[in-house]
Amino acid sequence: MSYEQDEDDQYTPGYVGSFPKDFGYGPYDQDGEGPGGPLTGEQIPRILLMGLRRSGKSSIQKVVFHKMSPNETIFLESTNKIIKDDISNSSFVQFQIWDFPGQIDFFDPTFDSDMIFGGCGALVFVIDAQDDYMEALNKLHLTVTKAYKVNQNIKFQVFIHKVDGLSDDYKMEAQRDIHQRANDDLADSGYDQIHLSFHLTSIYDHSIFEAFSKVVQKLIPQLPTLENLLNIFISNSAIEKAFLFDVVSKIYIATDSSPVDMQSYELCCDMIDVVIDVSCIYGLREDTETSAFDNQSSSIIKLNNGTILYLREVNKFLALVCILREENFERQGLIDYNFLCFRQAIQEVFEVRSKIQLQTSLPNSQHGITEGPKHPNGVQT
Ligand SMILES: Nc1nc2c(ncn2[C@@H]2O[C@H](COP(=O)(O)OP(=O)(O)O)[C@@H](O)[C@H]2O)c(=O)[nH]1
Ligand SMILES: [Mg+2]
Repeated sequence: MSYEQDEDDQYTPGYVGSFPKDFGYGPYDQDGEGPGGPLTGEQIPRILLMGLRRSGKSSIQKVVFHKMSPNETIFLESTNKIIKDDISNSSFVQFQIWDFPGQIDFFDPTFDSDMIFGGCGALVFVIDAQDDYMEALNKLHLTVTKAYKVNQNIKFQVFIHKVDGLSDDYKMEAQRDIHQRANDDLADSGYDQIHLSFHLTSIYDHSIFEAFSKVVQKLIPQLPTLENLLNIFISNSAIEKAFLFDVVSKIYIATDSSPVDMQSYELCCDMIDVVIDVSCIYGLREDTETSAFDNQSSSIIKLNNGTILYLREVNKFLALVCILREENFERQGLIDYNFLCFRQAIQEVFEVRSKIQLQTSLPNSQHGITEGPKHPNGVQT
């Protein structure tokens, strides 16, 4: 892949984009062959990316998890085999993404649907909204029903993608129409129990990160606990909104229960970029192997509308970004104290999880973050 070589030329070894290497996700598995590859390959919950060819699957995966700039995706070659990508370096978000070629044929005898859908946590179906979507809807129906027969626990997510070129009116109309037709098709064939979630997405803005955040959140069994902790934290600290971010991918793994507006999310994403970039340029000592994001990382940005953005690191992979009114920041001591309690609680959540993982880590039973099918191949026809 040419872009990977370019990156090596541009940056000193040890960096991926503006991130230190140990900060990035694991290597991109280009072979895409053999079950698993990395040791836990078969057990880590899977997110499948499916859809017609050129709907934007590989672009989404590259932009969200490999820091590719959206413009570069124009040069992506078409995918001709399943590409498995391990996102398991991060302590919280552990999963594999499988990128499928568009022309995949479910009736091909070599297509092992038990294996593919069995261990799958979420299936993301990408529809190109700039194109005629009738064929995509047929494929969606086929895919979803096939997958559901194998594994009823799959969370189905439909990305109505490439909406950057569309007017707001058309976007809404397309979403309504796709939603209606997809659900009608399912109801007509007796599958009304299948639930599809819809997201309007584009790699040219933050919508793709937002949508992927929602996908990943559905795979985190601790989500209600995290939300609860965030609710307690913000209400006791006079904070308006708080996001718990996975720093590398900028997807948020939890937020408090007040509604998310896109602008706040974008602001928080931008803040993470600024903090990491400044820290990489000015914060790294040459002699030691320090990372650009450590337990001292914190930042305050005052906006000219009386709002403050406050970032604190939670652990190596997670950051908390809060939005609050300037006058409420006068009690920073209180906020900091509450934050320490919050961080402590998060650590305890992690400890419980790793204890459970240890207990169950017989050679073949290392589990990822989902409750997913308990059997590696998850055959339940
Ligand atoms: N306008 C627009 N183009 C996109 C978007 N996502 C992907 N593309 C383009 O769609 C084309 C096909 O993308 P690709 O990822 O190879 O599709 P795949 O076959 O589904 O993997 C590329 O030229 C991308 O640049 C998007 O959000 N908006
Ligand atoms: Mg592709």
